[in-house]
Amino acid sequence: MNRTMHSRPRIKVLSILVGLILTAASACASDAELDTFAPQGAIAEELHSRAVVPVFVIAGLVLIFIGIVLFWLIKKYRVNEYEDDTGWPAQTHGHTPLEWSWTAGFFFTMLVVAALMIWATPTINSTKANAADVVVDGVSILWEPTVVVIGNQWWWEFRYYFNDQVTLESLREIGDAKNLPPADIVTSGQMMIPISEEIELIITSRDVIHSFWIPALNGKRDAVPNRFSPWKIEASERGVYFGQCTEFCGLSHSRMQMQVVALSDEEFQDWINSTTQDAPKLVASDTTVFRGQEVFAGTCTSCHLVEGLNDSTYERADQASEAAPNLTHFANRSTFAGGILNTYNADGSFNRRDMERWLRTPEEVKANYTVPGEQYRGMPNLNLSEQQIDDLVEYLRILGEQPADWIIEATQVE
Ligand code: HEC
Ligand SMILES: [Cu+2]
Repeated sequence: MNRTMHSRPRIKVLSILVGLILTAASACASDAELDTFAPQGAIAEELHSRAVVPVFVIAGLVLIFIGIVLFWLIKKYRVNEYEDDTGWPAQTHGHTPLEWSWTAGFFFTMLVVAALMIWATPTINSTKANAADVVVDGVSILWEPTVVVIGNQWWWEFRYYFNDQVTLESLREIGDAKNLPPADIVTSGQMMIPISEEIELIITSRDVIHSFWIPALNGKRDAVPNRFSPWKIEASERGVYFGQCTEFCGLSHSRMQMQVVALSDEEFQDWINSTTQDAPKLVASDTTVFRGQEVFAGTCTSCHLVEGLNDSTYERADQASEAAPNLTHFANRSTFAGGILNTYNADGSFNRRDMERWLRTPEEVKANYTVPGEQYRGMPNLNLSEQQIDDLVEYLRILGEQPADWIIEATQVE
């Protein structure tokens, strides 16, 4: 009898402990896509060895020190016999040396942090002068690898300027991500980069504050409207690096994902060749694809741009970001809708099911905010008929070349 009464609280404590351990362990998946402790490429490795590891070592030492002092104090000043209690402990209010010491201690800590910050900032923000040979429209160009990164609710846009290279200064002059100069390539969700080059990123936003984070390639940088912030990434291996917006940006923040796909020089050049072409403009016929183009031109071009079909401005003023993904090479990226859906199944076939779902009920696939008469956030439900959906899917499929099998496989999302 006595025993069971004792063991109940013990079971409680035990189950809480097991629960805590399991929760903590669930954060340790060995194949986690967003692993902060698995740096790849020069920049992330430097960050890891110069900041992440030292911080954990120092924090660990502080933990041990505080723990020891705490246990020593508990042992030394423990009151066992309340009857012996002779009153209040010695009071230290107004004890000038003590008050000075903790004020000065705090200031000293802050000074050290500030000094480290001032010392590290130039390194964090610096970019290397490098150049990659690319051919654009038959012309050889020495390109300083730069990608303009723009956060939108809830997807990322990536812009490449080969001919008129943009710089941090030239964009700051413009001052506003809604008026960027036309780019050679505009894509979304997936950023293609050549391997072993430092890629300079210029990060901004068209609506609210987002944060760009590819944990394997570097730390985070905020995307702030009307500001252009420098950042950089570098991948030494061909492959796919997953990322996630890390600044809460509204309803579908958790579904604002992105990927960096690092390609060999030849693959990167192939990608440039295929994505600098305009989309084909189909002539009148009774094919599904042509009907799809007709629906698209009538219903979708108020927000989406397909170069070769409609002109180069987003006209939809009731879109909060005043922009929507450029679909000229839609089929050339293997994920869509902010990196949460696969354009192709793992076996390489077109993911018709999710594409149809997205067009039929986008708000169910990804919560959005499309109150009539107010500024939209997200892709609205356009009440399309099944026939229109079929035709549109056929049309979207011909916008751009299907990516290589390894990319489709490596970029699969759940
Ligand atoms: C009111 C503006 C608006 C209209 C009209 C609109 N869309 Fe969208 N669309 C968006 C926005 C915004 C997104 C990005 C949504 C997200 O990822 O959260 C989007 C995303 C998409 C995507 C995914 C693109 C990618 O790369 O992630 C496709 C495909 C798409 N829309 C197709 C269409 C089609 C087809 C039509 C016409 C039937 C259409 N849209 C009409 C605003 C619009
Ligand atoms: Cu965001």
